[in-house]
Amino acid sequence: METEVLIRKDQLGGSLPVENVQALASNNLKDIPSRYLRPEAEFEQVSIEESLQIPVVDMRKLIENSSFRDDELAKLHLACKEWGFFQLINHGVSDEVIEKMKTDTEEFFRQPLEAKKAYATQPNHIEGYGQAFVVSEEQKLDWGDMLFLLSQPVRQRTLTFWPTLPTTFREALDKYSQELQKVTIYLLKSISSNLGVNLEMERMFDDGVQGVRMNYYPPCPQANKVIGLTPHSDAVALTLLLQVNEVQGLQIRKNGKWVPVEPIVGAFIVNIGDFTEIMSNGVYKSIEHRAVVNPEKERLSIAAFHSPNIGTMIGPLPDLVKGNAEKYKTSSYDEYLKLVVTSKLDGKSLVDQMRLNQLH
Ligand SMILES: O=C(O)CCC(=O)C(=O)O
Repeated sequence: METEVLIRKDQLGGSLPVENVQALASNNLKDIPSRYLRPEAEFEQVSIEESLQIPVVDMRKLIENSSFRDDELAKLHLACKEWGFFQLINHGVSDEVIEKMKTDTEEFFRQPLEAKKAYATQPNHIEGYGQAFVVSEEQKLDWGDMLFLLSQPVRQRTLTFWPTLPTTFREALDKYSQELQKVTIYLLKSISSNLGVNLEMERMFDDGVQGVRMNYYPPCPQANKVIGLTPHSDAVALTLLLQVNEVQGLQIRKNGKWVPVEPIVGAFIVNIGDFTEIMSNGVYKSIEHRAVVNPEKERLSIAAFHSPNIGTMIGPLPDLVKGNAEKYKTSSYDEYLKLVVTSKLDGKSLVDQMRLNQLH
């Protein structure tokens, strides 16, 4: 009998416990505690003009027998190469599945703190409700709480972290997770075809890992002095992000400036993660992004992170290094994950550690 390969979720390390931000924010604070104050946030340049140029990819046109396929594949290639980021329309996930996921997420965060704490993160465990990536007592903190769950493969789920209230939450997440996994596989197929590595890459994702992170950013009276989520790139292959309510806050780093993203209604915001940068030997680059908060309104988002099968070695794909120098080290999925979980978010520092030639 084959042994099942599982992520050792309780041996990877985890985040230090810190105060709940939603509870803190509900206290009508006059002064924001200094651990949340991020002086740098106020002075960085934000460029609205480039928001309008963010690429949009139409998944319907990527379908095999569409006469628009070649053009759309070219558009996708450019989006991955020049931006590492695009909005995906006509993805085929029904409004019903998306809306249910949104309302159940809102309802989860609306519950009293004690009810949410039943799903609190545990020492040395990567799942649960709380904060992630807090690795020291001195570290600055983000103005937000989250619920992180491993959702695929199904055998990886730890249901004790899956809320039972609202009563439909588990079913909503199950459906959402399956639909997004399908979209991701399709996107990866198109990405592989663009990179000319068809089967090689597809095989790595036939039992891929998916984690879903639901973010809750309370309003902050000094919104320009805090950060909802520290600048980072995602340590995965592909992320599909959904903005839950109408409050904007996502910004991507392009040419040294922060570009706010205005989500298209019904679209997924897709970004290239570190694994795709490494596997493509740097043809595509993961994109650094952050979340800012609103002074008056709460903001919620749902990020679905997609990674290759457990046990996969993450390195430049052999077809892409034929005749080219390898630009990144190869490491095991577990090794990379351990690094992720025990590090604070810090721009592209993790993928930078994987570079073989620092000049690239
Ligand atoms: O809230 C957002 O818009 C960004 C979320 C994100 O980057 C994440 O969860 O990693």
